[in-house]
Amino acid sequence: MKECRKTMTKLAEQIFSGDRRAVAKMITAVENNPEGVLKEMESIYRRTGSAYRIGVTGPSGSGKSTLVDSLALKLREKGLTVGIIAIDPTSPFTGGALLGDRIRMQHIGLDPGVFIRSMATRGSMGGLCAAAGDAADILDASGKDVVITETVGVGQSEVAIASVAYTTLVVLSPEAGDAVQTLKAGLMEIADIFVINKCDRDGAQRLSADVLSMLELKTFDEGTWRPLVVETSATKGTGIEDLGEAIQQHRAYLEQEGRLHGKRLTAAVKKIQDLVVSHLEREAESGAGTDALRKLGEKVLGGKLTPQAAACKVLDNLRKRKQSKS
Ligand SMILES: Nc1nc2c(ncn2[C@@H]2O[C@H](COP(=O)(O)OP(=O)(O)OP(=O)(O)O)[C@@H](O)[C@H]2O)c(=O)[nH]1
Ligand SMILES: [Mg+2]
Repeated sequence: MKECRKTMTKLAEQIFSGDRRAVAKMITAVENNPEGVLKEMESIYRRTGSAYRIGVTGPSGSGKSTLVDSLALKLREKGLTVGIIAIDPTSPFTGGALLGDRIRMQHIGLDPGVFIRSMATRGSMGGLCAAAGDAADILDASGKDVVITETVGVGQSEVAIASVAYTTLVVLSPEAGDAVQTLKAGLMEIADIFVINKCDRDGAQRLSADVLSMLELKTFDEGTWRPLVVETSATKGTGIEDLGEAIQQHRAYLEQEGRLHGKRLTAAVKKIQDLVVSHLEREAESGAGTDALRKLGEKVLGGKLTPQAAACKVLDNLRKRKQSKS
């Protein structure tokens, strides 16, 4: 155990010096056994805070990965290093996400200034969000200037991404169905920048106009950010410079009046929540936890307990167990 600790501490040192293999190893560790590397993640967390964090979300197939590829290329031209995490909650075991994103992100795959990692869910969404957040911290601590996290907008994941990103891009494309419906599904609220991708295709102008008119209908208080709309073609590389400028504008906005601090505070709170949730999920999924939950479930069905009281009981037991351990 002591030996293992030592190796891990060395690993953290290697991460701080930007060692790619160490970064990859640590990300695998947070995916497979987050409980086992809590101490290491503490020291890694202390070294975070210098990377700018960008979230990219939107419907499946709208061109997020291709866009991230072009954006990363642009950032590299400016001399910035980039870490990329692609979360794919829809493909649990196939490894399809990994292969697909490797191929799509081919421009940057061989550049040592870029680190790309795909993560697919093994179990819970909470666990995946926590692991993805840890991966972003690891990339930040390894010295990457910008960390980009991509996730498909299919549920909670895009909201989670927005709470840890400083700037959130919502990527839409003309064929991705009714924009209005997509936006109603929760993407409207989280976008700092709308990217109308595939502007080389028919319908992109119309989509742009739809998004702009939806924004017109919304009222924005004085001093709040009005989302920008940028048209791109990720495959042709057009509009990427404008996107870079839009991100820069949003960053400048955040850097005024302590707004970036606010974003980072939200991210810290989210991190605490993720850690708690993934801990509880692990407890609940373990054999003993499931048995205990079943017993409580029976009591709820038998009218002896309400679900609310059962949940309090579970939390109480965890607290007691924690106290007896320390
Ligand atoms: N014509 C055109 N095709 C594009 C553009 N951007 C991406 N594509 C194509 O759209 C398809 C999907 O692109 P991806 O980048 O994989 O999209 P994604 O949003 O990451 O997809 P998921 O991760 O599966 O949700 C690919 O075949 C891309 O080549 C674009 O600007 N124009
Ligand atoms: Mg993708």
